[in-house]
Amino acid sequence: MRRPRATQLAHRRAWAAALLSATLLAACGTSTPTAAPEAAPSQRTATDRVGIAFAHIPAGEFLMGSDESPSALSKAFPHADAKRLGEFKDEAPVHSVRITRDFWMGTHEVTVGQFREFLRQSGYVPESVRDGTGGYGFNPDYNPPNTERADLFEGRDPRYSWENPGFAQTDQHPVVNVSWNDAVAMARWLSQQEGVTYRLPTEAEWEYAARAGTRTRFQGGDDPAEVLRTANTFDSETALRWPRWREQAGSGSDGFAFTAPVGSFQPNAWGLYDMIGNVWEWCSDWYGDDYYAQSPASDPTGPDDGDVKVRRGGSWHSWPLYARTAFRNWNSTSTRYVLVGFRLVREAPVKPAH
Ligand SMILES: [Ca+2]
Ligand SMILES: [Ca+2]
Repeated sequence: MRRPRATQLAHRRAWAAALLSATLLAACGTSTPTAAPEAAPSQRTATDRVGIAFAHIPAGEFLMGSDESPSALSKAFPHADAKRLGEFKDEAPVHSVRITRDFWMGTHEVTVGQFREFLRQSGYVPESVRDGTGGYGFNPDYNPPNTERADLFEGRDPRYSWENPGFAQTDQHPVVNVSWNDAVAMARWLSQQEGVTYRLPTEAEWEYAARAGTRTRFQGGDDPAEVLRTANTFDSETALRWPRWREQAGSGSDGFAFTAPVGSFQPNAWGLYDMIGNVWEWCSDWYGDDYYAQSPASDPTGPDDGDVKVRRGGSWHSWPLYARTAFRNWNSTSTRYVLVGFRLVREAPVKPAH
């Protein structure tokens, strides 16, 4: 893949930063799960007015999507039923996408503390509060495992919101129960305050940044067992609450039954944490199941309209099958849920950290 000279240089810097990061990890004798080091120095950035750090993502080209056959997936995910394995046609065809402009991606999912600060400074009222219907929450007594639904997520209910998803969240955890509209409102407010465009990533930008030069199923390779090491997903501890799905879980513990404080796992090669797992991340695009067959080769932004918006990356409640980097999912713009959050893109450089 050819890249303009400047972006080749930027890529070399990014990879050098990744190597440094890996070296630091090795030197620390890090085992999983532990706190990961901060982003390597060349990628550390100053923060905006609510405290979000951004990593420089250089322009470039990548192969987007997956064309793995159901039979190939069934070998890797022997407990998945055949119907599920046939549901990934929207990931194909694999196609080359060119991102023509550098951008700056939030190194972490937006946290509870950052969202709180946005609300405090802006006066914005989240959709779940404004419309009075609330959000969703974990309730172990709601359709417990011995019932047909075995659904422990209760809602909508006004007692659940971004502040209360039914499990413990500190200001360092990723905010959930935030709608696409809430995420866009925060981006617009930041843009107005700082005179720089903040927005959600496009689906293509999201996958480009999540892949960070890889073509593997997951951040660290193709083996589903790898997910426990690099992402907070549905593991053996989550399965204690949802025993029916134990077989679909990772085969061990990643240390977190619910959300994890952002940055609890290793970053990817471009200094981004939790792109996979922890919470789903809203993208700006409308979802189109056949979009990859017709999307433009440069800077695709999704179908012109649609019913639902894309979310990507899986969550703390996703089985490894759904923590594949290529997996696509969606919700309406007003959906608020215990598994869905977001991260922001900034369109301009940030000042060096001090
Ligand atoms: Ca977990
Ligand atoms: Ca995530």
